[in-house]
Amino acid sequence: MRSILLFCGYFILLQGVCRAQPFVLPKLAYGYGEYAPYIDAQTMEIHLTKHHQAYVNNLNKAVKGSPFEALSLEALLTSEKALQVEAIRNNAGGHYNHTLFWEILAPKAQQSILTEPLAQRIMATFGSMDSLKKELSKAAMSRFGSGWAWLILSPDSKLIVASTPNQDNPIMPLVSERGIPILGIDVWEHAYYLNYQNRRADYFNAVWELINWGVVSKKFQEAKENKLLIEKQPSTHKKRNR
Ligand code: MN3
Repeated sequence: MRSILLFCGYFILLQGVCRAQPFVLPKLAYGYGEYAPYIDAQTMEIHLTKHHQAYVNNLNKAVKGSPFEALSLEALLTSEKALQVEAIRNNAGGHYNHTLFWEILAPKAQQSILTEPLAQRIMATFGSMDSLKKELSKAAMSRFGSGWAWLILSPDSKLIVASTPNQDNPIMPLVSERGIPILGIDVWEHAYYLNYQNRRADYFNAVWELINWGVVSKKFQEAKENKLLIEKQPSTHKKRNR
């Protein structure tokens, strides 16, 4: 069975005959229960295996047989044409956003620390970690309905706190503040309702404790090298208000 799948992967894929679903659910680096008490095990499990899995499944369905089938996740998210398909916009965004979210979270004991040069940039831009937390919290709290709060590196290399609705994200050409996200906080109710009900501020303060700043520092370095935004400068494309 395994060899058949490998065969499909390497050969038949080229003919478009035996294409396995291209996007797959990532694995968490830690057990569901290890994020407690900040995020409970049941929330982690449902969030990954139900919500994120649904974005992956629906994305695979949306691209199948479409002109966008061969595109990578980043290529989909920066294609104005692909993003006109609502199912691609929502589910490619959902897959990208959640993948980043899982990467930057870690149980306290497993976290690595903030390193230069991100530490210096945060100080220069926000003054202190506490001020950054306040700005991110404001972005998370003022996002009406569902969405995300972000720390992004803009095309002109500025560190910016931003927010997007639904599953939009900052690499999409249709958002008002573009950049490469190095930290994202999910503020959909499904991220916190079981444990925090409607208390988004309590959830924000809890999830802040899970941020693995060593990983965010690494993402900052990678973002500087990312050519995505330079290659895909916003065009005259009419922004959709959502
Ligand atoms: Mn979510």
